[in-house]
Amino acid sequence: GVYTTGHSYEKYNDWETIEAWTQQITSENPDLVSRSVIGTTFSGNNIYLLKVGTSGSNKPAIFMDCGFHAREWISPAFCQWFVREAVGTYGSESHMTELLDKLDFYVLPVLNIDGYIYTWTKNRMWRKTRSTNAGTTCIGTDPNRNFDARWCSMGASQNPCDETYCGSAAESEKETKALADFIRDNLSSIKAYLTIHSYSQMMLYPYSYGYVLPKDNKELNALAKAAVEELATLHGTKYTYGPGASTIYPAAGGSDDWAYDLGIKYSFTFELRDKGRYGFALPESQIQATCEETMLAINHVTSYVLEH
Ligand code: ING
Ligand code: ZN
Repeated sequence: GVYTTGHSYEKYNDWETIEAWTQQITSENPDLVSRSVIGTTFSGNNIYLLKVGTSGSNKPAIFMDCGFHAREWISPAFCQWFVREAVGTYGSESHMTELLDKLDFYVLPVLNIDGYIYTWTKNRMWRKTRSTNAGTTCIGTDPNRNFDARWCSMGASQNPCDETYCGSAAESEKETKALADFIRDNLSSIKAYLTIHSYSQMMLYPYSYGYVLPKDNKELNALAKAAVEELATLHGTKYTYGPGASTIYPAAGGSDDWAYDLGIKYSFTFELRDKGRYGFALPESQIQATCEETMLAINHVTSYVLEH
């Protein structure tokens, strides 16, 4: 537009600003950050992926995505915060330095770019993608019901007019297909899959597609417990944790269940602040506190993964 403002980590940034930021953070940190395009969205936007870490071969990796659901603005804000924290503390803070020397982070700042743009221009509460559906004027698929994990069996809708529409098939969306293809292509290096949503203040692990517990339930439960305890030390923010189905609600086709069944043991969905007072419209004044406390939980998980 005619009136543009710069990028800020303490504000919500529109897609144009985030896209420019991916370019800038990469060119300013050539030894730590590289940017690739893993696909394009329904509307033709580039899906960027930042690889953060020092160069080295055969490094293990942690994959983290933000912006599955368009209206969950705190999620992309966290991915941006994470990357700044990583490049800003490398070389001065021993924990981050060791992490980036030993592993790579793949950070996907916004997956559902078309939906995110729509929340800035037309409807702040939009959730789904912006793809068209055959036989209806209803738009969009829920990207977190579109993965090949007992796809559309429960907690998802077959009606394209619904908020949890699972799509015409698993990976029907270009966005989910691009993400799934990247993870399949890099499966041998990816040790953890982290996906950032809002709101509810929860740390979830598989399964959401049913009430069956994952074989690593004990370990994932203990890890989640320790991570949310760490998170709470900063501002006292309380998170609940557990398998998705019993902790939030049953929902098939989610990315964490899919990643886990593919063999990525440390697979978590984070639901950031708050618990409903502001909901998706979390004020910008809470971005810093939310991101700082979430960093503690993410750092706990990544240190654990590095040791195991
Ligand atoms: N919550 C998630 C959702 O997609 C979830 C909860 C997690 C479902 C993991 C399935 C698997 O509904 C939000 N807020 O989007
Ligand atoms: Zn979500």
